[in-house]
Amino acid sequence: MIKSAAFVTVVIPTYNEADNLPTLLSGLFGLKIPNLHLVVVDDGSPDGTGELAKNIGLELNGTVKVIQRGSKKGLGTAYMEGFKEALLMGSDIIIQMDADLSHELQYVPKFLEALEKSDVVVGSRYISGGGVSETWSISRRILSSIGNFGIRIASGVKVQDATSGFKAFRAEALASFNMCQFRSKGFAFQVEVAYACEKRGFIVREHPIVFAERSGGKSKMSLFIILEALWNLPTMRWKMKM
Ligand SMILES: Nc1nc2c(ncn2[C@@H]2O[C@H](COP(=O)(O)OP(=O)(O)OP(=O)(O)O)[C@@H](O)[C@H]2O)c(=O)[nH]1
Ligand SMILES: [Mg+2]
Repeated sequence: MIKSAAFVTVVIPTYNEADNLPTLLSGLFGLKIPNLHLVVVDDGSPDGTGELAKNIGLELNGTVKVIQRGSKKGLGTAYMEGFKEALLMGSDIIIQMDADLSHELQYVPKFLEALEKSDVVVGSRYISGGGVSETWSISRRILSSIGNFGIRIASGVKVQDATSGFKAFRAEALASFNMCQFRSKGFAFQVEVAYACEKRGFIVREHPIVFAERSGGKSKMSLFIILEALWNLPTMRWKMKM
């Protein structure tokens, strides 16, 4: 059972998300989840996302913690810092989501409900009821599902959406990990965390999501991030010390 007044923290990594962050933060507080806190981890965004987050935080009376790092260090390390902070703050539940509004707010209360019967909830595009934005072309859809299938085979991850970055955790699950065991800076980090949760025997449940198109700003996907996944994921099951 989860406490009725559970301390819920949403961790959001940002790099140049000034176009999206105000909508995301007001939307999250608009959900009226009791005891909701946010941790924004910004990497010195040139567009001023970090300052923007701080200003919004000041207006919201200490419910938004902003971690400002000097330079772009990758979403993997941003999540590690954000998770550590959320645990230090005494969170019972920690949610991770992107800042670009690809992860729709409507799923947050559903994840909290699903967490009543599981330790970890993964927002999934590849189970019944899930999907991607209608604006995605057929070739992008095919590439995405083949990529996801390949990653599952190569990494040994069981969840259908291996790279999902929209997850909810009971604090015990995240607290059981040595965060330094996660090596990837890009989306492969999401696969590493999913694998670690499965390996530790936590109850991992997938909840269908429809993945929306990024609302504003630019993607941070790069060749480095793709090569890192190709390098790290096939050997992950042997290298990860549990
Ligand atoms: N702090 C921090 N955040 C990052 C970094 N790279 C990406 N992010 C954030 O991580 C989230 C996911 O990044 P995206 O660029 O949307 O990656 P993606 O969803 O795989 O790619 P798209 O589908 O093209 O949007 C967003 O909130 C980004 O702002 C980084 O180096 N540092
Ligand atoms: Mg995105």
